[in-house]
Amino acid sequence: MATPPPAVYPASFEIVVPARNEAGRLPAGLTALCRKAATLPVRTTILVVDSASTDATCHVVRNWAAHPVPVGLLRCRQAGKGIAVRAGLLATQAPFMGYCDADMATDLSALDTALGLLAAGHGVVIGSRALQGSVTGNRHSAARRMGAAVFRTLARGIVPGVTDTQCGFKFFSGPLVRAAALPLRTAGFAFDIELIANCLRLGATLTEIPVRWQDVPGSSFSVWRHSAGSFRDMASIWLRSRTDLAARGSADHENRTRYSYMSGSPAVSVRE
Ligand SMILES: Nc1nc2c(ncn2[C@@H]2O[C@H](COP(=O)(O)OP(=O)(O)O)[C@@H](O)[C@H]2O)c(=O)[nH]1
Ligand SMILES: [Mg+2]
Repeated sequence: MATPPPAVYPASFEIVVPARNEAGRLPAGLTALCRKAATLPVRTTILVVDSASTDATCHVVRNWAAHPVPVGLLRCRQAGKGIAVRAGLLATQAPFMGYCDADMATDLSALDTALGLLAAGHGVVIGSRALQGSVTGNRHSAARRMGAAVFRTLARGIVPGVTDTQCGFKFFSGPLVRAAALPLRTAGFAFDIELIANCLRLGATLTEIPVRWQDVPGSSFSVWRHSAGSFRDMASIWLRSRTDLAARGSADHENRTRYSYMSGSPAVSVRE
């Protein structure tokens, strides 16, 4: 259940932070995010989505000291980063929103760039560690590094041209991403690919930005527990995208046009 709405609603910018058993990393992460959010030129709120945590994650958020940037809490019963982010996205109302990981591995200075691009009409702005200009610390685990490279290559078969689907730093036009999140089915870590694919299907323009990224110890992703499921999820997303593509046919253009009209938001840019 969500805590009472922050006092500054309606916010212009909402940032969702999925968190499972993050009592250790969340205090530093939230402190950095609140500090950065307070410098942004729009009214910003933060929503932590805690699911199935067995530690004090929700207490960290509930007891968060009053701050110019309000921090809310949403709790999900079911585990899964995809489920948590979807719930967070659908709980937002702001014209601009996005999500980042509790460890704030992506340097928050990229928020200024992301917000500027959203305000200029870019529907999807995502951090990419693969772009020239990104500064990326090595992952601590070699197995994770190799798995990520294979994952990235396969993901390009679903969302061609996107160089990094897994960086936990993604920002959107609110109306666009809420429409894209509604049909999301991927519960785990591979959900970003489905979300991006849905946004593109709705006709959004996607812009990748370079980021400074460092591997923060304490990752919730386990190569041994989560890899097989993530590759399976990616295969399902690929299959669904092929089936949808075949079923949609020429209705696609009509749907895109209808979406841009329904959203009524100048922040949604439609690629025809
Ligand atoms: N609410 C929620 N958050 C999750 C779940 N699994 C992972 N996360 C969050 O998703 C983010 C993933 O980042 P991290 O653990 O650093 O993984 P990595 O950066 O991919 O190694 C963190 O904020 C996690 O707490 C989950 O089941 N529920
Ligand atoms: Mg991380």
